[in-house]
Amino acid sequence: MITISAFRWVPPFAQGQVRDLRVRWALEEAGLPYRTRLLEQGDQDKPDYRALQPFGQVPILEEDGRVLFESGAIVLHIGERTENLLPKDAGARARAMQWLIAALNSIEPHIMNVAVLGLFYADQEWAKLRRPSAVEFARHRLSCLAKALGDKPHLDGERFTAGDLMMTTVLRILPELVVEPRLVAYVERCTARPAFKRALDAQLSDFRAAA
Ligand SMILES: N[C@@H](CCC(=O)N[C@@H](CS)C(=O)NCC(=O)O)C(=O)O
Repeated sequence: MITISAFRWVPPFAQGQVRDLRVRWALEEAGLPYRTRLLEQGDQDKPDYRALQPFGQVPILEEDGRVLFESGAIVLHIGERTENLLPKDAGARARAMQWLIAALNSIEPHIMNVAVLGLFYADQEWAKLRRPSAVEFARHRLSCLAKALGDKPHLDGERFTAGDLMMTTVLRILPELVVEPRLVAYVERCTARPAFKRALDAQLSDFRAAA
């Protein structure tokens, strides 16, 4: 049985955002059952967890004595087991991976730049000065993404892939940055998938149980 790590509880602003959601969603798309290893605050810094995740973060995936960290690597690993995430066709499969990496490498850092300013430094003068250019850069990237999406339902066309899963979770980080109607509709389309709803419910119900 697959086990994934998650936090037992996080503050309300982070609920529905913690990155184990990506893995839960991928497992739901793949129809693979899993259980959770719920971390109390501080558990992530203990040597036994650091041995599995060097940065002390969630999620990790454990199965049959094998361990993986990094949500992108884990989603790709799960994708190997289902065409719902990684198509068999070599070209389509490579493009799905390309979009997953674009989400993590070309979009997420710019969204996180803005998010971190607001979440952790909102009162500081330097953050107030930095914010407008960070927002402008993130919006520029998002408008390039909207152009690439065009009128297609998903990034590579008709079919939902691991690239859409990752991009959607990245776009959900800061909805106020996602103003392009095409991107708004895209996030709505992807999050309307039953597998997403099950994954989100599962994360939130763990927090409810801990409250
Ligand atoms: N690049 C990592 C990021 C994981 C990450 O940022 N996890 C957060 C929760 S969403 C975490 O564990 N934060 C606690 C910490 O960094 O100490 C991934 O995608 O797996």
